[in-house]
Amino acid sequence: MSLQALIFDVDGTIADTETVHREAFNRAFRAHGLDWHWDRQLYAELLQVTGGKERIAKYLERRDAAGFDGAHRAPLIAALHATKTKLYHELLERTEVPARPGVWRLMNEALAANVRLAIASTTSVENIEPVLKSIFGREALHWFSAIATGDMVRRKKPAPDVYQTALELLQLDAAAAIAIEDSAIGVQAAKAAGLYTVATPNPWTETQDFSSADLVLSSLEDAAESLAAQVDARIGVRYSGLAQLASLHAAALSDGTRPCPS
Ligand code: XBP
Ligand code: MG
Repeated sequence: MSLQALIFDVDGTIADTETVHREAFNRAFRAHGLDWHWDRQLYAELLQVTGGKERIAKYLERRDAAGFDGAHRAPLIAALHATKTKLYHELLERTEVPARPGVWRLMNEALAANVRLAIASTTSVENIEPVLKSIFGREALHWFSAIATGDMVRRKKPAPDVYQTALELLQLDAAAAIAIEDSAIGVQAAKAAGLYTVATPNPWTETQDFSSADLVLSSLEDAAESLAAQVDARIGVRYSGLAQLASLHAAALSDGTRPCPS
């Protein structure tokens, strides 16, 4: 099998963690005595900026928040994000956050087939362990051969850096792996790194443009097992699991449709 690794994005791909992130941001604002509130619509817009600190900075720009400019801004953002991360972990401990349909099955198929698992996320490194433990249990921490996060790279998604770092940690060429993403920005990052990319949009991202993805599925649930259509209507592919992904990936390599890193 030419496929040697699956590289998963975290937030929105493995589980709908953005709902929990949003709640943590809003609680952090309240904890700091700020009357800021990110409703769903605003958060969906702010998700176009990856990285929580960068997202707060973008929000400050939009607000043109007088009084939070100059020397005050950076320490405020750092303090708000530190509080948010702490609150996010507390929420994860008491909130049921299930894996998205088919994610656990595909991960287990890969491990059984000696296809390694990796993570390429722009979330903070301190979030990875709590998220994996909350969703899959403690043993999941050992499933992943490589974990690349936003703090490890100079440029966050849509730049390819975090995927390139994951490939370096795996000691693999992009041709040997598949990326799995929930957002257009994440697909851009994976494609720029030269990866065959499967998009699984979610309610936060479903209106985004996924035309550059190699495969677009509503979830990783096996179409044979569910009534929902896990079908990429563009190419008429009905999803059925790892073996199929591996053959689609091999076909893309052989007919040269694999993208070159930009
Ligand atoms: C999603 C992100 C992160 C999270 C918030 O990462 O962009 O910023 O929204 O986490 P991905 P932080 O989809 O690449 O997993 O506040 O720790 O950044
Ligand atoms: Mg994501």
